[in-house]
Amino acid sequence: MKRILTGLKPSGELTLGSLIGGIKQSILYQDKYDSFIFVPDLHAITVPQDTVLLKERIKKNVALYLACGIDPNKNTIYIQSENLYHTNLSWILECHTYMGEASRMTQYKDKTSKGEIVSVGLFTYPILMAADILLYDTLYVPVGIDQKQHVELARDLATRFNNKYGDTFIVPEPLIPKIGAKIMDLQNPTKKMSKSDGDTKGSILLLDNEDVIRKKIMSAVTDSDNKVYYDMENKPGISNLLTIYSALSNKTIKEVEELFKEYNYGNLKKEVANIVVATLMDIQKKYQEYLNSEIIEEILNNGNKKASEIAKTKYEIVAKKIGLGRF
Ligand code: ATP
Ligand code: LTN
Repeated sequence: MKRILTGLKPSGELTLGSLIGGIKQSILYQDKYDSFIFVPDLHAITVPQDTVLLKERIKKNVALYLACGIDPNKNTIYIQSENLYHTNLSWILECHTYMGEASRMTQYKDKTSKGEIVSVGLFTYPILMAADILLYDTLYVPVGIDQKQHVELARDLATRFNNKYGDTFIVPEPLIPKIGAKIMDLQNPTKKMSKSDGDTKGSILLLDNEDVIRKKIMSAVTDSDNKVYYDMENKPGISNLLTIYSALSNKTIKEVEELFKEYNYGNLKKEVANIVVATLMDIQKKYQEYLNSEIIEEILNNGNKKASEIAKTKYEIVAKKIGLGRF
């Protein structure tokens, strides 16, 4: 069975962007493919993290995956750092990655171009992501558009390795949502909605309460044209709201434009707030139930066992091909 795999960093509170760009797609395909979803906690520490918060967020991520609709009977769910083969394979892949191609990865480029001091881990983390993917013979990787470049690196590394050592890795493909590949910040709709850039005024967090959600959406930055239609270039704020509505209602952008063409911006925002509130209140209710239950431990124990076995087998094949150790 074809395998699909994704992960969401526990580096902050997951946002509506994480739900639409990452989790929703995994849910859509969980009946069709062998589905893996994990917590990439090693990726989170590429930037400094608070120890206590990180630990809490790892569990919160799993509870949120489940609350959003990831079915534990159809998914293998595990924590990256509990499986040492991720970092082992990452090292091997690092030794097959050129400095030039790693230097072209946008996150590293963006941060260093602003003069930020970054860790070596932030520089090499796309290679760790390649290891996350290639260890499990993953064919499809559901991600938002910002991660496409990283899946392309994984493809290049898989192809390079296969050419040098013979067929070893499946060459993975990114699965980018048609609608919502990049949900924008409500205060600055030319920038991605993010959980980790400090100010969350423009980000809807999955655990925001109803009042906060409504306030954030009602104060979303728009334009002065007061006509509702989709035009990402000239009307990024309105287009972003239409995209959010479209992704959550499973209607096309055209249908949503038609639905709201007579609305003023205030009324449109109310409708968007209603659908976001309805979606997130349902998730939050289930989230509390999962968080207070013992089931997460059991799910992670099972997921970890299964993932480790698959990863071990793959790693040993790789190590043998290269001539490492006594494999
Ligand atoms: P940050 O929010 O700190 O920028 P991130 O997006 O880099 O974090 P994750 O939370 O691990 O990191 O991302 C989870 C998944 O959700 C990824 O596939 C990512 O592409 C997707 N995603 C995150 N934010 C958005 C967004 N605003 N729009 C669409 N997809 C998103
Ligand atoms: N790098 C991703 C998170 C991530 C991931 C993965 C996503 C780590 N490993 C493997 C898909 C597949 C991010 O920063 N959002």
